[in-house]
Amino acid sequence: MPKKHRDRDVIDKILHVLSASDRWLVLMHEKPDGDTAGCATALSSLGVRIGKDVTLGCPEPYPSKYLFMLRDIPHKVLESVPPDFAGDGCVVISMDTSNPERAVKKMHEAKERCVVINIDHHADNAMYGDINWVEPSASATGEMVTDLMASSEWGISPEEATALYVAIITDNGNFSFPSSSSRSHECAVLLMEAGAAPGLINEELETNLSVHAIRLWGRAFGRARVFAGGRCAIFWLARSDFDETGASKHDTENLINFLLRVRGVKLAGLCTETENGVRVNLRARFPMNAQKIAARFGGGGHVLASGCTIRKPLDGAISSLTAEMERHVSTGISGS
Ligand SMILES: [Mn+2]
Repeated sequence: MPKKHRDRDVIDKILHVLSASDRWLVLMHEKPDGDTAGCATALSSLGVRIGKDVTLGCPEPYPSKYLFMLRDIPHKVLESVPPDFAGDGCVVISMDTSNPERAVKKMHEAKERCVVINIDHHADNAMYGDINWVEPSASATGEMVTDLMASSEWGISPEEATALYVAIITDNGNFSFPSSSSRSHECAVLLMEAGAAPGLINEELETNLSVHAIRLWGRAFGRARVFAGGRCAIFWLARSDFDETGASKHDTENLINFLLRVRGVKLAGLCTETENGVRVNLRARFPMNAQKIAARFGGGGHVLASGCTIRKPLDGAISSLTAEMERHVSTGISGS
């Protein structure tokens, strides 16, 4: 059984501060994903609903893919915590953000002026808040915010339930990643009872491809090559593929994940020709380490998902990458 990971004391403390504060600044992290956006949107919506002065802040524009959750909630692109955000009654809530470098700037200065609440599930969280609630066993920060809001006197509206459901499923791969637990499903039950509709949410998230993207993907799929005894696979896209299909550079999002679905493939790479060299997306299955390959070309990321840029013509970049991938699967099983 997964651990029942909820700290009631800290939840009560957070609810007390939220209740006592009139101005809420709810923050998302850089390169916002569904988890940070869903949590920040749900909490902001709650604040608006109970009459607080709420700002939803993000270091970048709110991601267009998730705009359906946002509705009329006031949101701003924020470089840093505004200097006038100070004094009693002001609270900053940072969502799904492991360290202040990933948030808007001046978080440390903000801490001297008001209460900073840090709600997150990353094990390496830097504990930068006045109140730190970090639960690494949660598959998404969305699970924690579901518990927080469900424990409050204010409850969860159908729109907030939708945003939290998005937070959870985008971070745990529709309950498919090892991080998914019985708790994740319990949260889903609670959110569905509060009005989240998985069918409609799936339609918003999954049925939004352009025909240009599909044509682009078709070109990449047609070039898929498996090597190193079936353990590695690559495909590639040239600049002309984008011009000829009418696709944009954003249309490669998630494309690489398909290559990792080929039976036996443990390490997958997508090479995309750009004006500044060849962009490489890498995906790995344990015990392969995509990060180590990316690092060989000056890139980085996570162990199972990384990226880099190879400053060579497309042909040369593909050869260098395949050689490095081959070397990794023959020597890198122990993660070296
Ligand atoms: Mn997350």
